[in-house]
Amino acid sequence: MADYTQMWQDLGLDLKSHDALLSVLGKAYADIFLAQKNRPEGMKYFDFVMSEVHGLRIKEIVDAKAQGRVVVGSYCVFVPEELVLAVDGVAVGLCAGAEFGFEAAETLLPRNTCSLIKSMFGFKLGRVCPYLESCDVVVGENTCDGKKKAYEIFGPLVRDLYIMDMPQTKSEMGKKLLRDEYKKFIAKLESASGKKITPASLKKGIEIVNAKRKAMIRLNALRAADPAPISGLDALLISQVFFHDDPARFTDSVNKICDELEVRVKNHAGVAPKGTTRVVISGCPMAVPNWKVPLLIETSNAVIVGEESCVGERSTRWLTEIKGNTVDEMLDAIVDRYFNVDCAVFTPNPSRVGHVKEMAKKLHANGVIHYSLQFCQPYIMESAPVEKELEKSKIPTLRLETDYSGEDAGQLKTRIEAFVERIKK
Ligand code: BJ8
Repeated sequence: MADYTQMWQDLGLDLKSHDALLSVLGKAYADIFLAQKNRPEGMKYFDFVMSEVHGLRIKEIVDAKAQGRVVVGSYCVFVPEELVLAVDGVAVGLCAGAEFGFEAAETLLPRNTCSLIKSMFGFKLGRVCPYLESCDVVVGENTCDGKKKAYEIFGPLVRDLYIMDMPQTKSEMGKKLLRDEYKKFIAKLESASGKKITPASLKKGIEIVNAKRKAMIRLNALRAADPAPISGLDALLISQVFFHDDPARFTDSVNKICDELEVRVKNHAGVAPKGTTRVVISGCPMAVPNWKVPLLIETSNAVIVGEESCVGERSTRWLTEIKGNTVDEMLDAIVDRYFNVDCAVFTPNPSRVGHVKEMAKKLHANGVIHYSLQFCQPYIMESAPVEKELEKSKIPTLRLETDYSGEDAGQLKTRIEAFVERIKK
């Protein structure tokens, strides 16, 4: 990596802490990803992206800012990237997946807060995230109670925190609320960027994001093959990169890897022997560098073939229909698309379990591992009914609750191994 010290300094990063974080990450990446066998050649692009995740990509974002483009960060897949692109902005996902700065975070938050929220504070208080420090606007969405209340404390810490309200039910009223909020968000984007959204710019934004999603749909479908052509770890990494890479380049790279995987499938080649136990992961999103549970699964004689998660199919499986001639008409299509997202903050939320079942079937999974972050009430609450419903459909299910620490790794591994054994029997 080139020397980006000046850029990081200009962004206000704490260079010492940032260096420490990068060196831990670099080592973890080499141990977890580069050590895998039979990786597709196409993963080289994603290895490169990760090696430059705080370097080249940040430079591109800084350069985009210098050209007058607005940078918009978000913590949730309910923030439409299409709208950000329609003002020629740069959208970046900010969710953090590392146990960093938790002590400082706990001076502002209750200890029994989920790791994702603590990490968001830890990265800010520790000044180690160049994505967050590059943002002109950060969107805080009122989804779960944890995030909703945390944004009240987060607001004064960031340049411009824009709060987006969110519905909690899939009702007509809920849909209207979402539409009104997206409408207000358009006004915010227009004032922050100084650019007006036009039907042409919105159509272009929709096309770019749809292409990205289509590439992910293609990738996820290829994972139905046995032997699995790509590991769950690598597929998860691609889903994580989805949130911060240049969209067109990302799409191109995913399609290239899909071309390669199609050949693998044709030749019955894969990352694990045919007949290896196949699992789907379902639950909370796994942000970079949260790789703990997938690593434990894939080192326990199993392969992950799908993720029912916002860093996974929950954020990519629906496209936005391109219809209408006005911004308002196109916004209707955007609302229709996002209103499908079956996050556990909705009540009731029956389509989610339906989708897990559908994924298990189409991906020929032998079981489902339900993953919840500790203190995440929406997903923990849903985990028991999801397990019950899946077991009723003869899909073996294991419920895990964990955090970002490595402390429970041994215990989790024992449970995962026992689950894999149970499936085999
Ligand atoms: S659409 S899943 S990205 S809200 S883990 S902070 S839910 S207490 S992340 Fe999410 Fe949007 Fe839903 Fe997806 Fe709260 Fe749970 Fe923490 Fe969570």
